[in-house]
Amino acid sequence: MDTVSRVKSSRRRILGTLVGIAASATLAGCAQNAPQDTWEPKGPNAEMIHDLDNLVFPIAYVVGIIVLGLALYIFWKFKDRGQEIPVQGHGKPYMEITLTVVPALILSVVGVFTFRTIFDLAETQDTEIVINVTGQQWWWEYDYPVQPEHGINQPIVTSGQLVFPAGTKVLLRETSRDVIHSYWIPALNGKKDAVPGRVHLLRLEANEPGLYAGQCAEFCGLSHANMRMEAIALSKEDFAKWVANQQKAYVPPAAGTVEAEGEAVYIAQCARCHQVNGLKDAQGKPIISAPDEYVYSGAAPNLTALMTRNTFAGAMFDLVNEKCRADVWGAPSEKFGEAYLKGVTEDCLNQKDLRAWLRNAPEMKPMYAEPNLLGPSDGKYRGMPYLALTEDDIDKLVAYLLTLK
Ligand code: HEC
Ligand SMILES: [Cu+2]
Repeated sequence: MDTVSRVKSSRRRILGTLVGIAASATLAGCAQNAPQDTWEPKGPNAEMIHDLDNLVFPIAYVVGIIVLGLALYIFWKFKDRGQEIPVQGHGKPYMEITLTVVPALILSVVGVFTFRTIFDLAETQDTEIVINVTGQQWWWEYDYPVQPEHGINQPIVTSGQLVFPAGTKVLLRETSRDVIHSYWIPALNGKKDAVPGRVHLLRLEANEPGLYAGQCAEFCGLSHANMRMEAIALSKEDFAKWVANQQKAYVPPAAGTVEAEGEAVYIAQCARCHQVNGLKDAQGKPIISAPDEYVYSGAAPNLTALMTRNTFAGAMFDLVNEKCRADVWGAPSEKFGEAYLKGVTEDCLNQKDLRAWLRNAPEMKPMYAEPNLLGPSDGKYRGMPYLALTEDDIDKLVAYLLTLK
């Protein structure tokens, strides 16, 4: 190949690549099933951000196109064709003033609206319910402080799915037990970092009952990509039912059943990390878990009402099988609460993934299955370790876990 045609073909290849990149970027914007699309706000806080985008982006597009167009024109027009270097002057005052004043005006307009939105989003006096959100490697914990006006008479602790009333101004108080995470449900609001030792506030409100997906938005280590969450908005009546159910007293399985055997395995193998409220030992003493002795973040998900949520392990796996998942996810807004509150029944349970989790959790989700892997010898796990359970124990445990609802 001679030099000219080689240059031509490499140019063609570069052009082809550029066209390919542009086409895939454009087509990616056409996705139909995009639950984390920020351009489809489903609540007033996300709508505020969206309104601001609708103002700022068109202005930015126009400015961007003018600047880019002028730059390209100037590159072409003043390309070095061997002409003489132009006379060097001391600038043109009228041009300099215009080029300062016009952007300043544009930025002031954008600034006024941006500041107003920032202040509106920072408003916390009008919120109607408070939920604490704690990030840790690699799942989210939610705890509901006592709020008698919502029927919450004792703290509720759950994980993975944030359950809250629709049409209600929710205030999230975020923090973290280990590294920095970021809470982000794009349809309901922007992101807010969860930082150890600090409490950050985030408003959340959904117009309609439904399920709103999100994921941790701050790189937080090995399983960052598997640290998902779902916000479940229920009607006020359904939320009251959910709250009442979460506070139900613990019912121990009847003696002699496989569930009772499962409870014994649970106490032996799991209760050191996981809490089941109301669980008592053989002497009738309450069993209080102490995950801080084993887990780096000092916490493991509270399993008291495990079967009322339909995902587990940082919402990475479904706790329900595909059919039952479709019943809840596909339910119309007015039926959604009813479908969700059914919880996980035996015929709905995703046996495969739950059993695989108990068999070998670190194989299901990348975690530091051995202590001491991170250098400083703290002797603690990040995540849930491999526990070498027998299949027999797993059968019993699954039967027992099914009673936790
Ligand atoms: C050393 C502490 C530890 C022990 C022991 C332990 N787990 Fe876990 N478990 C964890 C941690 C930490 C997680 C969260 C992992 C994640 O999602 O990243 C977890 C997650 C889970 C989950 C998912 C819960 C949810 O809401 O997402 C289930 C179910 C579970 N464990 C069951 C068990 C059972 C049953 C046992 C006993 C056989 C057990 N675990 C023993 C630490 C432990
Ligand atoms: Cu995270």
